[in-house]
Amino acid sequence: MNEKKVDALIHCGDYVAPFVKKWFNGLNESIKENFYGVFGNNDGEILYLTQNLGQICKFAKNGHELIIELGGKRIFASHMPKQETIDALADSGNFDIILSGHTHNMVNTKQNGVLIVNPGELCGYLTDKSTFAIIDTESMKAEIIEI
Ligand SMILES: [Mn+2]
Repeated sequence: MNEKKVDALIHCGDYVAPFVKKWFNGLNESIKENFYGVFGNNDGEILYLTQNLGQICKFAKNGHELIIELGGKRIFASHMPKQETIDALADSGNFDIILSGHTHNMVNTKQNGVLIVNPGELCGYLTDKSTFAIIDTESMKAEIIEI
């Protein structure tokens, strides 16, 4: 992410343990200042995630649904929305980008002109592929990067 000079980072949940903060410590300060996240179903340690990772990550106010504008685009991020929820949000006209996680499966598609992305899994536990996505808010295209 440092090499790619991203402007912001959104984590779609399931950090799992507060000590994963160490993986984010090396991010450029400018990225850390724009680091947002939601909790996932495996984030049981909310207190210490908030105290530890929360030093650099701004969690969604309700923990689960991040609504934010970046690069002039309205973004919704949640860990495990149902497909029908994603469809409804895409049809609503209220968002330009919809992000989710949980499935560990990559999604990079457009629906009604709305960019819908699931970056896969950074940990590579289930697919042996460690991936994240970079979204260009000008071209409105996402690139899945394997590390
Ligand atoms: Mn999950």
